[in-house]
This record gives sequence, C-alpha cells and structure tokens, in this order.
Amino acid sequence: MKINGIELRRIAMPLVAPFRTSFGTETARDVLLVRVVTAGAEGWGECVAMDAPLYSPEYADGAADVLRRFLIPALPRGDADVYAVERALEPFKGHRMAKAALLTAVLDAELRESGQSLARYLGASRDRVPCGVSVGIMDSVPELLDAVAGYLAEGYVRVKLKIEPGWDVAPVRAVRERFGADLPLQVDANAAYTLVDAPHLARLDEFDLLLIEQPLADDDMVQHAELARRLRTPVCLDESVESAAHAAAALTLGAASIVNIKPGRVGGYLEAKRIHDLCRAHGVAVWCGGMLETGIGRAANVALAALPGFTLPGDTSSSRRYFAEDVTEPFVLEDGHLAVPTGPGIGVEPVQDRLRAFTTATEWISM
Ligand code: OSB
Ligand code: MG
Repeated sequence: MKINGIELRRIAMPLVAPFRTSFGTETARDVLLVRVVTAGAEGWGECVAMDAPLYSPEYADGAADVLRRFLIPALPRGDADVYAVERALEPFKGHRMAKAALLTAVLDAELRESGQSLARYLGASRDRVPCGVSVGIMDSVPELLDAVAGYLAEGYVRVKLKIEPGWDVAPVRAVRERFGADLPLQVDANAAYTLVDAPHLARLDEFDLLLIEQPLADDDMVQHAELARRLRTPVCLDESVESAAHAAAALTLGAASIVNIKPGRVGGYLEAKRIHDLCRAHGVAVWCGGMLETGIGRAANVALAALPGFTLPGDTSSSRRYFAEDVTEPFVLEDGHLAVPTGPGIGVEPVQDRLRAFTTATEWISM
C-alpha cells in the first residue's frame, strides 16, 4: 500500500454534559482526526489526546505538531503495511496517542483495500460487546444517583464511578445502597491518591467493587503493588500501562490484577492486541477503556473489545452518552450491548455534512 497524503483535521464536539474527573472537567472534545489517503482507499484514525496534558503528557496541539514535524515525514516511501509504519515510528519516544492515530488510519486504509474488518483482523470472537458507563464526579450524591438511575434505565451492564479524595466512600456507599449488591460497580481515581491513603481506600473493600482503577500516580508501579497487597478490591491500571512491556512489569510486580486497555494510550491497536495476548496468557482480565471518543474511535474500540480476553464490560458507551450528534452514524445501545462493526476497516465513516459542521481546521500533507 502506498500513502499519497495525509489530512490532519480538528473537530469541536460539545459534550451533552460536563464530565468531571479528579484531573479536570471536560465540556467539549477538541478532537484531532487523521485521514490517510492511498491509491485504493482512505483510512481514519482518531487521536484521543485531550486539549490539555492532564490525563497524560500528550495534548491535541502537541499531537498535531509531532505528527507533522516528525511522524509523518518518517513514513516509509513506497509500499508499506501497518507493521512497517509502526517500525518507522519506533525511534521517536513516547507520543503514543499521536502514533496510534496515524497507525489506526494506516491500518484502516489497508483493511479497506483488502475488504477485511478490523474486528476480524484482530481476532474478535463476538459480534456484540457488553457496555459499561463511566460516571463523572457530581456536585451532590442525589445528582449522582439520578445520573446512575438514568444510565441503568438505558441498559448499561456495569457502572464506573469517578472518585477523588472527598468523593469516594460516600458516593460508592450511596450507589450500593440504592442499586443493590448485584450491580457490577467499579471506581476510577485517575491517580488522585498516594500510598498514605491505603487505609482510607481499604474502606472501599466492603462494597465488593469489581476493581479500583489507577488509584496512585502514573509512575508509581511499585507502590501500586504495595497498595494491592493492602486492599481486597482488585487493582486495575490505566495511566501506568503505556506498552506491553509496562503490562508485563505490572503483572510481574503484582501492581495490577486487571488491565484497562486504551489503544490510544499504548500506541495503537497492534500494541493493544499484544497487551491483550500477554494478559490472556497469564489469566489476567482486560477491558476496553475509553477517552470520550467520537464514532470513529469508538468503532475501532468496539472491534478490539470483541477479542476473547476482554472479559469485563468496557467504557464503550453509546454515542448519545457523549454527544447530541456524533460525527458517524450513532452507536446505539441494544440490551446493554453495542454491535461490532462488520464493514471493511473500522467499518464506519464520518457523515460528510456533520464532519464539515464540526470541523475547525484542516491541513493536507502530501507524501
Ligand atoms: O480514566 O478512563 C479514564 C475519559 C477521559 C480520560 C480518561 C478516562 C475517561 C473515562 C471515560 O473514564 C471513558 C469513556 O466513557 O470514554
Ligand atoms: Mg481510567
């Protein structure tokens, strides 16, 4: 496959409601899209970097910069497949979200040329995936209970509560009391605690949570292992795992007994699959995280979540949980599940007039 050119496009997508985490409040997604044009197809990738470096060091403007300055100029000239492109990007440290967007667009184009779906290419074993919902920090517990009740009425099969110091035991207790012991429930701290908080976090043990996600800082792998020994709630890592090597270290150290896989965070779907394979071989459950993606990123995540090792519901919610209008045809929850796209590549395209309406900037780079 020969790449003729690449478009970097920015779209502004208002969220249906503010999404608050321990690191900040999002009211809109400022998304960088990558479109790779080949002789026979075009492929899409969504960069999950947010507009500020609060979840991780990457941010949308930075991702666009590293793409145009280093990653796109390093692409192989002439015939190349996604593995060759991945190798060409390897010398550049970090910037995994930028690399993931470019690699996904390349892979999408490659699969569209050959007529194969991403799900089939990755080795999906299911045609629909069970969906959880990630619920932000609210101003009050009654507000939270209303939000959770609404999501459960829509059919979500698992609830994740965002927590931070001052918003942890009380909201979890309230949700357990109102919705019962059978609700699959988990929490995500986005690195808001330190090991000193271990006795406090152990107070969550009585609520039989599926897991606690990223309680400590991104680079506190050893301390996560220590914390895991002090909690009954299983520890799951998100921010700390940027590669299969990190996942291997986490499993060896006992820093995680469950892994959240976000393809953007780990540098794309090839690396995401490697983490899945590693964890599966060790009998460690994985699930597919989310970064408030549009339908473009969501389509690819749903394909990944259909792999056999994804044994816990993901943060792969319906389009309407995020956006009044998505840039693709919306993903709609049916009986708590999303259908895995079956068309070539990621299996969805932007709807042209919506794409135009959301676009704030475009840039074309010829090869
Ligand atoms: O930590 O999983 C996270 C959203 C943005 C950044 C980080 C995270 C999240 C979510 C929402 O939890 C997941 C989603 O619904 O896309
Ligand atoms: Mg998380």
